[in-house]
Amino acid sequence: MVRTPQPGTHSSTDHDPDTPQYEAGAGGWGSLRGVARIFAEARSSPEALRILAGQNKPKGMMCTSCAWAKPAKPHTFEFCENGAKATLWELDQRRADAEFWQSHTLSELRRLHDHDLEKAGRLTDPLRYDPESDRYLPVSWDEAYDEIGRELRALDPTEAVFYSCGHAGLEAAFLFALFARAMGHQNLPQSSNMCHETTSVNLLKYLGSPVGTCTLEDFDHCDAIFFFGQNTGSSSPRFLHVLKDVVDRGGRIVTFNPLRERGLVEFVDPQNLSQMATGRSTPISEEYYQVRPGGDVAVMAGLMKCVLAAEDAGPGTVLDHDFIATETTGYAEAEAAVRAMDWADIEHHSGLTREMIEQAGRIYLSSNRVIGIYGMGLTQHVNGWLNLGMLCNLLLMRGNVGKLGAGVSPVRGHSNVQGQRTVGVGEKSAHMPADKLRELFGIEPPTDDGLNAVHACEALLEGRMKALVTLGGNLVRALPDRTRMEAAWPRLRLTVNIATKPNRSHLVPGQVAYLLPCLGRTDRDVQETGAQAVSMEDSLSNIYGSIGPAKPPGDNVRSEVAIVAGIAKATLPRNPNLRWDDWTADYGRIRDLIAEMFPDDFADFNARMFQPGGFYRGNSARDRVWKTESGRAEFTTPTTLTALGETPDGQDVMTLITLRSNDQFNTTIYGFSDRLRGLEGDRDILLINRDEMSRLGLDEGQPVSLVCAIDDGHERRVDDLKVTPYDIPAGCVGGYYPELNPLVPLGYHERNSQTPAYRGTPVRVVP
Ligand SMILES: Nc1nc2c(c(=O)[nH]1)N[C@H]1C(S)=C(S)[C@@H](COP(=O)(O)OP(=O)(O)OC[C@H]3O[C@@H](n4cnc5c(=O)[nH]c(N)nc54)[C@H](O)[C@@H]3O)O[C@H]1N2
Ligand SMILES: Nc1nc2c(c(=O)[nH]1)N[C@H]1C(S)=C(S)[C@@H](COP(=O)(O)OP(=O)(O)OC[C@H]3O[C@@H](n4cnc5c(=O)[nH]c(N)nc54)[C@H](O)[C@@H]3O)O[C@H]1N2
Ligand SMILES: [Mo]
Repeated sequence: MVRTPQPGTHSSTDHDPDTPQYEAGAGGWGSLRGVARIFAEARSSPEALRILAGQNKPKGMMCTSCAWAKPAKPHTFEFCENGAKATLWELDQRRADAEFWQSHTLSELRRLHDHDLEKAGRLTDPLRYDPESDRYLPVSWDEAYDEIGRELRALDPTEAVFYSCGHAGLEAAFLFALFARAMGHQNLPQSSNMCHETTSVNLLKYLGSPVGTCTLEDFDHCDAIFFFGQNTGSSSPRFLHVLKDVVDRGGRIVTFNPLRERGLVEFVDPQNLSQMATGRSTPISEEYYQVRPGGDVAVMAGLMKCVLAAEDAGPGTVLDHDFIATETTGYAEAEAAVRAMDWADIEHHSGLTREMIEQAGRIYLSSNRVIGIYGMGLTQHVNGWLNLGMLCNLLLMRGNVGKLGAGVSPVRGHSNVQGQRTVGVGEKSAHMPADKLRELFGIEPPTDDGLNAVHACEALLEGRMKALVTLGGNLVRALPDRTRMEAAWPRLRLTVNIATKPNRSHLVPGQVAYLLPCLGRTDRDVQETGAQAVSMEDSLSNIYGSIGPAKPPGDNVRSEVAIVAGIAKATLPRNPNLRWDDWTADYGRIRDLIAEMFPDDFADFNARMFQPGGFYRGNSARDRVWKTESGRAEFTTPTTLTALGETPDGQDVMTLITLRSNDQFNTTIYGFSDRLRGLEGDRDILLINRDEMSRLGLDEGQPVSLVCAIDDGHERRVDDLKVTPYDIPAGCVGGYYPELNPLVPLGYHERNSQTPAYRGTPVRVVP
């Protein structure tokens, strides 16, 4: 049964004056104060400021925060509030050293808030869990490698899982992916499995490209940008400069988002002295529509209807007929399905009026070059495939893919999440060519698909997964269905976490458990042949070198490359082609291998990696070469008008959207100020609009519980959330990730990619 949206739809484009909001534009002085707070808290040294000044500039250190592009001609300060926070957080002068671990049992540490746990500072020594004293105790690197190698060898290779979150550079990621395949598995889940896997799987199907088609140049030429569910002000603030330039030269921005996110409303450029002095801001979105969660399919169906109506009124003037005929397939079916859709249903699912969608449609029709931007608001839904399919449909109808100033542009998460996939981190054989594995290393690669994040969780619950090695990340917090997953975690025979700072996942050890301290990207990395650089790929497919300038947090901390190589060497039988020590000594040799393995993307890698603005690895769809099954760009025929999955009916069932605050980077909580939303001091809150509060009989500040409304025999519940009135559509509630992750069932995920539906979970509010 499909849930019926609640009455009293709130869809105004003006802010509800009776709920919290931030009065100033995004950026501005508020962002500088945000940085100053972290500067003090992390006990930053004056050196930190020097490092920030070089951040994201050629031959500098590339930001560890988001994956937005680093322009060839950088601003004076090419970093944002959140990039600065990420750098300062990593340059933390506090230490979670052997003494810290000696003085706390894990049971004690589990009582700490995530924020306080990370405040312990940088990890400094390899640690092994001692169940008797319930403490992590120091060990030597050699002992650690030996035992980890022994444990991994004792398993069937397919019982091991190697997770990477998108922090590590291309060099370490490539070795990690190679290690897995040399061992005999490709269980290589990555953070993108919880994030843009919807993109990797579905854009590949529609356009033959698993990544976006735009470059920075497109933003100089677009007439309009349509924004769906991406929160630029918090998630990729440097992108605001690009948006401001688009608006300044007359480009039009239209946004669909259930929340009025400040950065998409207005922006004060902190690099612009006159804006800073006068507080004058640049309005960003010309139209801002507070769509219902999951309502984007309906919005895009409405927009397509507008295009079709205009074409009917002036045949041959609106659709790009040549493009549709020669470059695409499936148009007729998609058109027929959209024509058959009813405006009343579109209004019902989107929560917007026909007039609103027609207004947006006029902007679409009057623009020759349009970019579609999206983020988690489209990907983290059961019908994420349809969200992306409809966005591609809308763009393809008017030839808005593969032409200057147009295209589809997912904004990626971690700084190197896209690049890690490019160099082989992924569960499929296609991620690392088998012939090359044979030719370069004499490895007979596994042929069966490995496990992605959700499949690995299922394997853990069923006892098929025995060892987990993580290259960054905090899975116990980031995954869906936390209560079930956390309970299953101790069943693991082996856990190895390679990390910069302690987090909650480290406190849930397997029977044999190691916590290994690694250098971050800000740290100087010196190996046998001298100082090393690492590299990464941004959202727009540019590849950059990055050099860490800071003094490492301790003498016993090793690089990610060194640690992966150390474990691999201790695990695998000797193979003269696997030169782990040589690769650790000189990362340039790893880049040469990457170039041999993936020559189309990485030819002359070492020579090009410090090119200002990075080197572009190209995109076939941008050149209208469609590497799809049909050899053409594919239209998608809509089968429903909502991105939400099938869920229980009932007036009390609400759609939960989990949100990031402006004061966190994923599971790392910098503080309790969600400044850009006007929400301060508390993360255990439930956002709901005032009409819905009265409908459900809730009072402001009242503590409530949320329970998941999907009944599959598991109770999912989070207690003690403070009711907080907020300008958010009817029928939905909001709250923070990762606090609310226990509510999302593992099985409630995007249909084709298993990306968890963190934006559409049906819940009930229990007073
Ligand atoms: N400061 C900071 N930066 C980050 C991160 C961070 O945690 N903090 N995380 C990084 C990572 S890993 C990622 S993946 C990216 C994530 O960055 P984004 O893709 O921007 O993701 P979110 O901020 O989680 O959510 C985006 C927006 O989706 C809206 N939304 C929710 N449901 C819907 C819906 O159904 N439809 C529409 N149209 N909108 C909806 C929300 O209101 C929110 O504004 O950011 C990266 N950058
Ligand atoms: N409910 C809900 N859940 C979500 C989301 C959501 O929107 N809603 N978003 C999902 C998304 S988009 C993502 S990407 C995942 C993220 O999930 P994870 O990949 O688990 O992410 P992080 O929180 O970024 O991982 C933080 C940890 O990484 C380690 N770390 C930091 N820097 C480095 C480094 O340079 N090297 C190494 N080795 N370790 C490092 C630190 O120990 C830190 O504690 O969460 C997902 N979960
Ligand atoms: Mo992400």
